[in-house]
Amino acid sequence: MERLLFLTGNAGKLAEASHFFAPLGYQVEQFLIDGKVPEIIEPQADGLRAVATAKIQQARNLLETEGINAAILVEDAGLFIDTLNGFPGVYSASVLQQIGLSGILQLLAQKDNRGAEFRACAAIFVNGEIHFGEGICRGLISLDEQGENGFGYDPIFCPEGGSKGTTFGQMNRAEKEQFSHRAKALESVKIELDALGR
Ligand code: ITT
Repeated sequence: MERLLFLTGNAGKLAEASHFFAPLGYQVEQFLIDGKVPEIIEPQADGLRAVATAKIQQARNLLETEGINAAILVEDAGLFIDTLNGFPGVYSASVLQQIGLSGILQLLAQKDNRGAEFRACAAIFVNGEIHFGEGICRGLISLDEQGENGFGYDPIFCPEGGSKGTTFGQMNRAEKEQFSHRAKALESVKIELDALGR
């Protein structure tokens, strides 16, 4: 099994990536320095790819300092709501903390258009090169919170292609993986790695 260090503080993302990569012969481990997730600066105003690149660069510097040689995975995602011009987008993590799922539902209370999408950008640093993969999952914001699985916005997001009105929060990990932006982004990185014979 090849080690893949995933730089993330989000346990839900770590669990999904581990589930995805295990059958491919990668052991995903959380990227920790002295037992802690290192402080990473995320350039918030830029797109997901810029955020992923900045994280990879900081992770590389940390590994170099520690004298560790391993593949690195980072992944950035967000929820982009059509009628809110893509809000919360790259601010998804802090907006969730500030206004919660109920705040998002309130913002949409008078809106007919409940279209939204999750976007993810994954980046893997291996053998001196960065490889990117992107994934989008279209769907609708539900009328209320449903289900307790997953994390973040899962209880209010119904993916296109799923049973009508079923949120990610009502799906198990394998069901979510059939639709998820994260699985698509990781899949596209994997295809690139396979093509390079890695
Ligand atoms: P990192 O340490 O990996 O950066 P994070 O929680 O900051 O973890 P992101 O910036 O990638 O993660 O994602 C921003 C937020 O978007 C995240 O905190 C969730 O609230 C939400 N999000 C991303 N992917 C999601 C998913 O699959 N389901 C539900 N919410 C998701």
